[in-house]
Amino acid sequence: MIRIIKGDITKISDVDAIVNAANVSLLGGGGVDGAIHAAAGKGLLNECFLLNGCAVGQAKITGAYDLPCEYVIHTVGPVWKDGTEGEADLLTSCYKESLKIAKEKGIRKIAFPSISTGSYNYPISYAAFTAMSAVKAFIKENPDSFDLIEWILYDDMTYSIYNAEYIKFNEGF
Ligand code: AR6
Repeated sequence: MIRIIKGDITKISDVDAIVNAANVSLLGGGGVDGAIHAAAGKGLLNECFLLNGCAVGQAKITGAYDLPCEYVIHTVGPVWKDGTEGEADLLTSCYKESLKIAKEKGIRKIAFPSISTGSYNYPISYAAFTAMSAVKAFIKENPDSFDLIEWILYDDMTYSIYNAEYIKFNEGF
């Protein structure tokens, strides 16, 4: 099942893994990254120190410590410039690599935030379209690999834009 929910990803307890919109250091920051590190506690930062960062468009997995799920998958979204710098391919890669790692770990339920649309300035409607296209392509190539893929969206505007894209995509899922 694919769904869109308005909420705080650090409070989600019905998934095996949540995805973090991190930066290349993987050592925390603001936005959803800051919220995840604050809720997970020091153990998460200690494990992240061992990972040697992460390239844009790639993903790495850790435990979830004090969060109410089992794993955190950290991915680094692209900074939006003008759309001609490979942003869509990199954002697609964030979703694909996160789902690939999740599948390898046997994760069946996963929640994403809106990667890149905060500090990294990616226009929300473009990001929603790219996110859903990437998930749809992964499911097509890997049928039955997940029970639940959801987006947990923090603010009303992001939720309503994702919802509009979701309605357009719905019949295709
Ligand atoms: N739950 C769900 N979504 C959230 C939460 C939350 N608790 N808090 C914020 N968001 P951003 P980016 C939403 O800036 O654009 C960090 O400093 C937020 O409203 O967190 O990928 C990293 O360290 C927005 O819709 O991520 C990087 O340096 C979405 O999450 C940089 O920001 C993404 O906003 C990454 O920037």
